[in-house]
Amino acid sequence: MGSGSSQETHYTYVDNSETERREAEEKEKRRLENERKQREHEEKMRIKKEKEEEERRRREQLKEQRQKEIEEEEARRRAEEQKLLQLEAELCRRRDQLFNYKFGDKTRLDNFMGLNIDDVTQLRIGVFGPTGSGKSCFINTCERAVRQTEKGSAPDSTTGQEGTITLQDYLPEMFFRLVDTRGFFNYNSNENIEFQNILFGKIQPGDNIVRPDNDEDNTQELHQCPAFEKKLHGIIIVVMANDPRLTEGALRDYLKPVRDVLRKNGIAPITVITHKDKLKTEEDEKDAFDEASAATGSSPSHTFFMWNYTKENKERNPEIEQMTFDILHYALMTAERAVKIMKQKEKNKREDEMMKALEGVTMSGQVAPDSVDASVEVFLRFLQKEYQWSTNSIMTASSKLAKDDITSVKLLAMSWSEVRHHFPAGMSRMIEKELRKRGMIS
Ligand SMILES: Nc1nc2c(ncn2[C@@H]2O[C@H](COP(=O)(O)OP(=O)(O)O)[C@@H](O)[C@H]2O)c(=O)[nH]1
Ligand SMILES: [Mg+2]
Repeated sequence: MGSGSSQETHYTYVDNSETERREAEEKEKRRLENERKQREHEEKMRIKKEKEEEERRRREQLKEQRQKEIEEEEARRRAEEQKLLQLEAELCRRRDQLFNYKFGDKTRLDNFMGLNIDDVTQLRIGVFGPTGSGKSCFINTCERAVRQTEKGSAPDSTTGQEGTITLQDYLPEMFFRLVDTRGFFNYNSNENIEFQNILFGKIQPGDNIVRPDNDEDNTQELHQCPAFEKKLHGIIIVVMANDPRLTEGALRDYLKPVRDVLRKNGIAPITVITHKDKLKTEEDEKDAFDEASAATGSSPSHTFFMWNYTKENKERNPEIEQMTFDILHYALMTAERAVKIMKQKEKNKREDEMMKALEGVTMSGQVAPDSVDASVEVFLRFLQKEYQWSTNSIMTASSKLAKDDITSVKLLAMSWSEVRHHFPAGMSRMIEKELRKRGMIS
């Protein structure tokens, strides 16, 4: 160890432990702080990322939804287009049906068995209603729908003078005609007789109509025996949806005589309620419908709302045309039924007259049913008892003979060789025998 040994190693003991501890503490604090910050940061990042993800998902959803909406809209549009095409096709078909309409299409001709419908050469459908209810516009709407034109030919807004009405037939190219009337249902006169005269064809288009209060000339000239085709066979009554007389029930009272006349004559009227566009609520619509149907006596299935083409409503509208065709369909159907009833009545009347003519001879020594002056029909009916011919074959033969002006037994005998073919062979032989027996032919 030597001198060195004298050198003593001195340790200066510095107590650092406090500082180190503090430093360590600081360090730990910072580390924790850093860790916290890191966590915080990571958390923020996570949240941000989540948000972004959510946003992305939301955008995706929105996009999907928008796409779906576009597709749905497209499908809706396509369906609507399809519906419109179908409607247009239906309208073409129904328009065609109207152009080709022949009597009996609506109720089947075998319904008219045994009735003479040779003179049913047209159906006239009268359009009646208060002034301003929209009759002329309705006829124009029908014309436009049938002819596919931009404008109808009936002058709207009444121009008829007081005391004079004019009748006019429209759609002359069709089997049926619509007949426009003026000055009816004005709540100021008893028009029932006039109404019936028009109904029975005693007043016809072109006639000047004299009203009782017209003091210049009080005699109405009437057609005494109008041809069947000159009568009205159907009736359309036009009322305005917003007519206060409708809601107050005044129209119901006013039209009672009209309802009675129509019922008596077997005509079921069609009701057209115009100005549908003027009604606001469904309740208003229901009230107008019920009142109109009660006023005119039309059944609900024969009562229709209508939105006419007018100066303000010019644009072609397939739905308006559909309503028009519905109305015309029912009008033709009721007209056919009315004709059947009229023809049945005609037949019954003829039968009655025939019976009287056949009985007349025994009663009061009138013209004998088998004399030269008897009518062909009476002669045939007289022989019918013996030969059991059907009434139908007698009617058919008589109407063929009437076309050749062979109306009496004398004329029948005179032209026998030319007209015998109008009868079935067996019948012809029997008639010949009877004519010969009476010395009318050789
Ligand atoms: N808003 C609307 N107005 C109509 C309708 N039908 C007719 N009109 C109008 O009612 C008025 C009378 O119509 P018009 O046909 O001359 O009636 P008419 O006297 O019965 O022949 C006219 O000004 C038409 O424009 C409809 O359905 N709706
Ligand atoms: Mg008019």
